[in-house]
Amino acid sequence: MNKLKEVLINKNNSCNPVWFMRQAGRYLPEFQQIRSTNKDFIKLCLNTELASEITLQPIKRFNLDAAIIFSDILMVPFSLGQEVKFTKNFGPQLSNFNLNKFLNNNNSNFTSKLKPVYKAITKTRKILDGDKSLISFIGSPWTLVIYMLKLKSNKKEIDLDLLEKKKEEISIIIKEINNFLCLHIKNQISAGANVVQIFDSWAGLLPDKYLVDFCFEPNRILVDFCKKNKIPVICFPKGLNKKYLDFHNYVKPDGLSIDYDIEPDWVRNNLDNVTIQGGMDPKILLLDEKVIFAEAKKYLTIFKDFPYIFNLGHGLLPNTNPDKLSKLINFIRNF
Ligand code: 1CP
Repeated sequence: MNKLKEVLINKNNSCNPVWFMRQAGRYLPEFQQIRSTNKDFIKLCLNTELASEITLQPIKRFNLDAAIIFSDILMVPFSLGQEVKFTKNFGPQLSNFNLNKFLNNNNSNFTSKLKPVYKAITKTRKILDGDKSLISFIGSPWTLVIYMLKLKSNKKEIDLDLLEKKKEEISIIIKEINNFLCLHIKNQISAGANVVQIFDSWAGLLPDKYLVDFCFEPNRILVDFCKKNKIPVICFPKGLNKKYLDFHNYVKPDGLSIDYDIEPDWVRNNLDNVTIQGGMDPKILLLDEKVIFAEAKKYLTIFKDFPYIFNLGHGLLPNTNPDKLSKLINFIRNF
């Protein structure tokens, strides 16, 4: 059994696995090289050979305990008929959402659009050492809806008037998209993935009154689906702070990825029966080595006797120096 499964399922606190969100891409020169000649990001995600190669780049460089398939959460809206473009410094741009078109999708058109991603998983699984996990992922319905309906008014806020105006449509989308997300999970497991992570990167932007319907309940359905399929699942409901506890009690995933706003001591004292992942602020990696090691030590000490996966409180930043990451990994391994 690999280390990630061991800590997520058997709650073994002695294996100390480490991997990083967004470990494949952006900050790596070997990724930049491939990206410079592959300008269309969606096409790159659908290039089985290159997607597999990029997935393995951080494993080759850092010998991490898990690989995460090189893809994107927005491959799902893309496969359901929305155009998705990634423009430098602008983030993703999606074409206008059309509910009728969306409701006209079926399982076979969805699966066939994502075939190259599934093939990349199978190819990568064959190359990857047996003791390493291959993580597949999805975006949560709420986080996807934010992009699909352009609900954000700026980088950190959503347009609350628009949310009110569209709440019925959002409910329909969330219910319907969850079926496709379950299918995407199932297809990724069949292709060879052995862990699932659900990214709810914008959970913290939801007003309290919608938290159960738009975040907890859809996440619970996805987690139950993973459990039924006997695959360990990690949830990342970023920004929930103390409501992480309510999320955990409602959703009950095998693992909870924590962000950098939440106090790790509070997590250690208040959450039980769950594996904790991450926490350290990715911005720390831009600072001096001494600061990096001190911060890593804080998390490793707090979660010493707890089932814990070392990771960050969000993805690696594009301006992270890979050599500093390498030193951090050595520090964790020798701790
Ligand atoms: O221009 C480029 O080179 C593209 C940059 C890039 C990369 C490398 C994007 C655009 N996506 C990815 C890959 C990616 N995305 C992975 C690969 C595997 C790995 O982790 O190494 C994963 C897991 C994601 C997940 C993802 N995409 C999330 C959830 C995690 C998070 O960071 O919160 C989200 C929100 C996205 C949307 C997305 N994709 C890309 C961008 C620029 C964004 C927008 C982020 C935002 O709105 O702030």
